[in-house]
Amino acid sequence: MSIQEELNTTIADLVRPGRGILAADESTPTIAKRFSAVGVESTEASRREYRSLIFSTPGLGEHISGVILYEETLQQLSLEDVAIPRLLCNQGIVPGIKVDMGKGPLVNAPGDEITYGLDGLSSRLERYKSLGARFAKWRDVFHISDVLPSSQAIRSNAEVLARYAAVCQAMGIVPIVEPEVLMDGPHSISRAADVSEEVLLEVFKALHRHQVSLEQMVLKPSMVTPGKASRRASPEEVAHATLAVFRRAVPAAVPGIFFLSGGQTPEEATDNLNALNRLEEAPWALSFSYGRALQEPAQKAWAGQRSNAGATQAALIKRARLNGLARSGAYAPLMEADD
Ligand code: 5MM
Repeated sequence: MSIQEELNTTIADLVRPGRGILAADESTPTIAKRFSAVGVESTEASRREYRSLIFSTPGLGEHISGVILYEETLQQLSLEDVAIPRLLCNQGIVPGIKVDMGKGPLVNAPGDEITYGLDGLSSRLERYKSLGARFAKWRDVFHISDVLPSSQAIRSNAEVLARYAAVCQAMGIVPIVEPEVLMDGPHSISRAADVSEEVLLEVFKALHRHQVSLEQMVLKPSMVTPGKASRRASPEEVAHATLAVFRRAVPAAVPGIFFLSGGQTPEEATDNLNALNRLEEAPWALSFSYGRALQEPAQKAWAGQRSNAGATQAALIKRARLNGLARSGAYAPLMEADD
């Protein structure tokens, strides 16, 4: 298959109707935090057990089109000794890989951060591809305050994101472009809208500068919501604010916008996605690429006990199925009780 065919096939597989992406690419420190919240010690064995369990959930491929893995998991065997990427393919799911190397302070921009990972990226991608990865993910993070993010942070992060995306496409790997505008803080929804618009405009300017093919990438942004320490907004309000910004800043050539959940509760994240898909038709597929909003209930059900395997998989498939419905506006909060 040519590079172009590889990219087009992966895009078509990822944006299949009724499905979204499961973000299971928590780095070692992040998964330790998630496990500790349910009283489990994070070790290579416990991570393998949990991830092997959720990826083996029967029927997962009916609602999940792709899974983002962390490097350790891409190389791990399931509890049945099947390579994890193979296990996902057997479920009809495309394996992907997180390739950024985390973030740190942006020098001379107090409070802002920059994402690392461009050095050696192409040789890492080559190895990940040989292990089965067909798409990649890179996450930039933007903090909101009265003065943040600075234009320095917006430009620098957009630049690295675009360079990463160009390298991925050159190797036949679909890039997920993730500019996360954080929900932390007391800011209003209109402040979040202004920052999101500025960030997205700069990201697409950088993607254009680096000749990234918009038809062969996926955008993974935050929804436009008020800060966590502010009042709650209704799903309709979130949907209107989000679409207003995205219509101005995201070209119609992008095939899919797969939102992150960013600390929304699992139910909120589903309800907001549903509202987005109920508004007038958008030029892109509007789907989910949730980490916490898909996994939190499964992690609680698991609590580190193999005897909870059934309950863990039931909790995951429930969220995957309901988000799959929200992908076409067919979800209703009453469905939460049906299960
Ligand atoms: C699953 O977490 C991903 C990796 O995070 P760290 O590098 O901090 O360990 C993260 O990029 C995730 O894919 C996105 O933030 C979306 O996850 P949520 O939980 O916000 O949907």
